[in-house]
Parts: sequence; C-alpha cells; structure tokens
Amino acid sequence: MQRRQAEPYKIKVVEPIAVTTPQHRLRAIAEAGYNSFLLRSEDVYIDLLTDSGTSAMSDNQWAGMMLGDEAYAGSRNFYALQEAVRDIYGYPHVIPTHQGRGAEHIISQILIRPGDYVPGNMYFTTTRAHQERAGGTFVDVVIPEAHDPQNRHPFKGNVHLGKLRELVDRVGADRIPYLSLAVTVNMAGGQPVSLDNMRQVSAFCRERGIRIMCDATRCAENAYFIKEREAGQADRPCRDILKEMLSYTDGCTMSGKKDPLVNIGGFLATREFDVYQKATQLVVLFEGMPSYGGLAGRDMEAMARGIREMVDDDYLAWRIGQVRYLGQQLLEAGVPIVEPIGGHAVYLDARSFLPHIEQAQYPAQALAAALYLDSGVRAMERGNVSAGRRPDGSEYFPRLEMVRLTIPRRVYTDRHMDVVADSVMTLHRRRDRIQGLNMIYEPPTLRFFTARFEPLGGMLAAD
Ligand code: PLI
Repeated sequence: MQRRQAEPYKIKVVEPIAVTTPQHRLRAIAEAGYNSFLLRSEDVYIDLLTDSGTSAMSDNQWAGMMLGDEAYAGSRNFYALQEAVRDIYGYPHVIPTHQGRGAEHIISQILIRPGDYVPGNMYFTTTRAHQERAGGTFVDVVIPEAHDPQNRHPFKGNVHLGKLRELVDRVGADRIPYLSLAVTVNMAGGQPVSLDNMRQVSAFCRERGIRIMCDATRCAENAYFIKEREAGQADRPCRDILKEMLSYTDGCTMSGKKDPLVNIGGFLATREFDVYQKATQLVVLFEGMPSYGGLAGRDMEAMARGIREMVDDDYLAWRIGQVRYLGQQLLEAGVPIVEPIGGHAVYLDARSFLPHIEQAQYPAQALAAALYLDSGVRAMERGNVSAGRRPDGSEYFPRLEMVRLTIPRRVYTDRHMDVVADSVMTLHRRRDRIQGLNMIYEPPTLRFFTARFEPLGGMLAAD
C-alpha cells in the first residue's frame, strides 16, 4: 500500500473566500471582457491565475518582516539576502529588483545590442519582450518535444544543442550576448532541464565564449525533478543539485514571487564584476539603490528566508505532489493535459479540448472564461493571446494553446484541487457547447494582460 503524505506544515491563519452564483459570475466575466486577468479577485473562488506572488509565507518569514531595516542604504536585510543568494544559488554579486522583470530589463539593456540574437529554451512573455525592446531577436532552441503536449520526455525543457550550434554558426558568437536558459520552462508546461543537458550546454557555450543567463524563477522545482528523474541523483538533497545546476551558468534573473515564497521581490545575480557594476548604474535609474532595488527591507528579509525554505526536500516533494494530484485526476478522466505534469501548474491542452474552435478564435482564452463561469475557478490563457504578434504584426499561432491551472504555494488544500478537477471534467463532458472569442481591444505589448473579448455566437458558457 502506498502510504499517503500530508502537507509539511499546519495552518495558523485563514483567509475566507466567497462562493459565487452563476449569475454573479456571468456579470463579472462580461465586465472583465472575458479576460481572467481583468476579474476582481473578490469575484474568484479558487484563484489559479498564477503561482507568482501568491504564496503563503511561513511564520519565520512573517517574523522576518518585523525585522525590516528600512534604511535607504545598506539595510541589514540586503546583506541577509546577499548571504542567502551566495549560499543557495552560488552567485557572488546580487542586486535586488522589484520583481523578475526588473532584473530582465537591466540585464537586457546591459548585454543586448540592436541586431543581436538571444537563443532561449522557449520564450517567456516578459523576458522576450525585454530582449526585443533592447533590439535583440529571440531564437527558440528548446528540444522539439517541448512543443508537443503529449510527448512524455522527462526533461522537455532541454536545450537542443544542434539548434544552438546552427544559430552560432549562422550569426557568429559575437552576435549572441547570452543564452537565456529557463529552469523550469513555464510556457512548455513547467518542464525541467536535466543536469546533463546543462553540463553539455555549458561546455559548448564556454568553448564558443557565450555566457549563460539563467531564468532561475523556478529552479528549486527543477532541482526536484532532477532528483526524481535523473540517474544517480535520487540520494542528493535538492539544495546540492540546485547549486550544481547554477554552477553551469554565469548569472541569473530571478522572480522572488515564485520559488522563494514571497509576495513581491526579485533579483539579478552574476559572477561577473563588470556586469554587476553596470547593473548598479542602471538599477539606481529604474529600481532604487543597489542595496534595495525597489524593495522594502522587510521584503528582502522575507525573500532571504524564503530562499532557504524553498530547497527543503519535504516541501518540494509535497509541492510537486499537489500539482500532480490535480493533474492525475484529469488524466484519469480523459482530459487532455500537457504531459508529463509540470512543476507549478497543470496545463489543459485547449486545442485537443476544443478542436472545433480555430486558434484565431482563442480557444484557450474561451476555455479559461468557461471555467470561471462554471465554478469561479480563475485560470490563465497561455496560447495565442499570450504569444502576441511578431515584429511584422502577424500573430505567432504557437503550437501550444493552453489553459494554465497554476497552483499557489502552500495556499490551497487537496480538497480545493478536487473542486477544480470536478469543474474541468464537467466542462470536458460539455465541451462542444463552448464557443470561441473575438478580440475587441488589443494593447500593443503584452496584450494578454489587458485585452478584451466578446463571445462569438453570443454563447460562451457550457450551460
Ligand atoms: O512576474 P515577475 O516580473 O516577477 O517575473 C517574470 C517572470 C520571468 N520568468 C518566468 C519564467 C516567469 O514565469 C515570470 C513570471 N511569471 C508569471 C507572472 C506567471 O504567471 O507565470
């Protein structure tokens, strides 16, 4: 018999959430232009929009908040953060930023020149937007399996060395400021990169003189997958695996809002003093002093403590286990999801779920809206709307058209996951009644945040 495991924490504070009526939800989603980003959170029952900034902090983190040293410069909490980053990530130079994209902005401005190419193991929205804003062209070098939702490759985030080599040979290493290496790969479904792949990629990049900037946003979850799936890693603590992973990179951008279990914060870290020095010049313009980067002292303290908590093996096993608990129920009911189940979310494959809706009518956006209408569960579109448009104005039409059920860390119980599973399964049974959407307002960048839609044919809900 497989013994069941429970949460490695107990609950000290609770936050009530409201169950809403179908009429209320119909009004709310119409007012939100059928975009789940534009819903008020008070109208949401179970909020799976994102795992970003939505974690529950521990009592130790809250205690740290009371020890905020709110000095303009040289706050002791900055030194605690620097120490945690050196200890857990292994990078000597650290600059706090208000969140991950603050770090992406700074590194893109420092390293990318107009006409450069930035290879990456699949794009992320804000990361690519900053690379393009700095004049770079993003080139996808992830393995092809990553674009196939049903392919069960254990490390779908791996870099395809052949594609990377082809790019370097074509444009020259001097046109490639860095390889952007995400661990895990969010847009592929929270899929990990193997240690072996990182080792090989690092050897190649070192030989060609190309630095590796890691998007380390969910690196602890990536380390857990390595422990679980990669030969010879089962007995190592995730903390050690993580240190080895990052030893193959030259620096990272980091959103503290994911793995480090805080509600706000991020940082840029590097091994290169040069890059660090240039970053200190930019951070004062855009974020704040290099010793706070837009964060209060208390926020840096909470992040420093969260960084140490995020590598706990029992926590990570439970965390990945909860995501899997939801995904497994959907798989057993025949709902098409991205496999293997990823680290921070279960991704519904909206193309297979709603084959009658063309991608130009945003099936993933329509499915996210239908889910909200059915049960008050808020999810996020990660498909054609998120991918946006190419510089020539055409839509990307990515192969992956997904709805992300993103699980906040330490927030919901498995019973909440049961409610979500029931709702998705209900929609799947009635899927032929869900209609596509027409986009009626489209902002020029990162359109998914604020775009507005209307249902085609006037009917959206499953019933
Ligand atoms: O939201 P930020 O600015 O702290 O971080 C940006 C960011 C960078 N890389 C990756 C892989 C992310 O997932 C990411 C933010 N993700 C969000 C907001 C999400 O909902 O997935």
